[in-house]
Amino acid sequence: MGLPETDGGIVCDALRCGGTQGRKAFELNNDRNLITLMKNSNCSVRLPLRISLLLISAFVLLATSVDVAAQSPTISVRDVVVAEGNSGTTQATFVVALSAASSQTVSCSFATSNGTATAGSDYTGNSGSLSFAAGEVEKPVVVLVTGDTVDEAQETLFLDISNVQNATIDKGRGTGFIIDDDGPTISINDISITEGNSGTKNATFTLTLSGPSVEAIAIRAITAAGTATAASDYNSINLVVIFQPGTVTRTVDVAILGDINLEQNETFTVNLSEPFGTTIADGEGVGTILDDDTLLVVEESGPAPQQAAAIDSLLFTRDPFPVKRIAGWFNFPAGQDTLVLIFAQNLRLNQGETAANVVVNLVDANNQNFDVPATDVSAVPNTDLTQIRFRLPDTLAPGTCKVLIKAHGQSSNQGTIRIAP
Ligand SMILES: [Ca+2]
Ligand SMILES: [Ca+2]
Ligand SMILES: [Ca+2]
Ligand SMILES: [Ca+2]
Repeated sequence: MGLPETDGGIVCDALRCGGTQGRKAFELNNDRNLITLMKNSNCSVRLPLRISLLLISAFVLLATSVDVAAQSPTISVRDVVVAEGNSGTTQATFVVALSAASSQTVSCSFATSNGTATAGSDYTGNSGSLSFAAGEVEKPVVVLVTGDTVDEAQETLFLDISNVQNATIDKGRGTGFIIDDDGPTISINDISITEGNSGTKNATFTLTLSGPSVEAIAIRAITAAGTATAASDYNSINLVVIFQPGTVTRTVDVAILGDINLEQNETFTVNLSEPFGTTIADGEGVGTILDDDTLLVVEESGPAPQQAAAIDSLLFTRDPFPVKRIAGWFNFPAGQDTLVLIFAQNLRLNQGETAANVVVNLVDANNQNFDVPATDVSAVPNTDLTQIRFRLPDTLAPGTCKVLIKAHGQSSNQGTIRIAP
């Protein structure tokens, strides 16, 4: 059984001593012929010294059960939390508990009393007596809470015990918390905001209660990405909004990041969760970021109206551009016609986009219409310009050719370039 010996005695383990780790369990007596079995101050057993350690261990187990029986347990009433409900009754179950099983019958009386809740309207008063049979450690006491749909503050009632027999009172009062579930409903609105070109501006959402509340209300507001992306189009929020009693509106701000990039209008949401003292009627606020950037073909003065700033990207010559490259310089096969650069404002490729997502639309002097995917779209360093490279179609007619850019679901203004005969 392995009982260790220390300090002239034998120290029992927690189990065998009924929970007192390290307490001395045995002691050699002065006459060396007896040992004393130490259980507690009013329980000791003297034994002849010459009994085996195994027998001592058996006595430990026996004495432990004797000891538990001799101990007086403590008795406590646990607190309970219950949601009120809207009709009928809800059970609030208090538990009256002993600290340990007893071999004696433990009994007590119990009775409810009002805290801020009122017997007869908020709950049904209850009283009576409890009897713990030997070995029993818990007894429930059910109090019926009356449901209603009236907005109220949280309320309390008590369960007290008295006339306790064969136990000592550790916690003689339990508190029942009736959580009101009838607060006003809450909604968040949808808003639109123009993006801006730099820095941030606030998109302000309004949270509205259906009516004033008698108690403080709390709710969590968290942004979620839609077509708009956190950190590039807006800054995320995750916060708790508090309504003091009587307050019916609160606002939350989401910072919108300005840019000069042409985009579709984009959306994100502010979602409500974890309501306290309220229920959610409309928990999704949609924020629409209205793009305010216009895709522009850069124009310059030239011999043709609205002449686009354009150069031959290989030869750096201005228009008019030959469709076929100059014979004798290069011997290009078909489909390798002149590459032209035009310039645009407010255009950056989005993540995942390639140059081919940008299309150059050409309408030539014969009204032939071409959509030509760009072969390169890149920012011009140290400017807000973007250069767009594309190849002239084989059959492009000589004369004035209208050019515009299609990107991000939008079209630019129309410029012109001239095509050489
Ligand atoms: Ca209710
Ligand atoms: Ca209520
Ligand atoms: Ca902008
Ligand atoms: Ca933009």
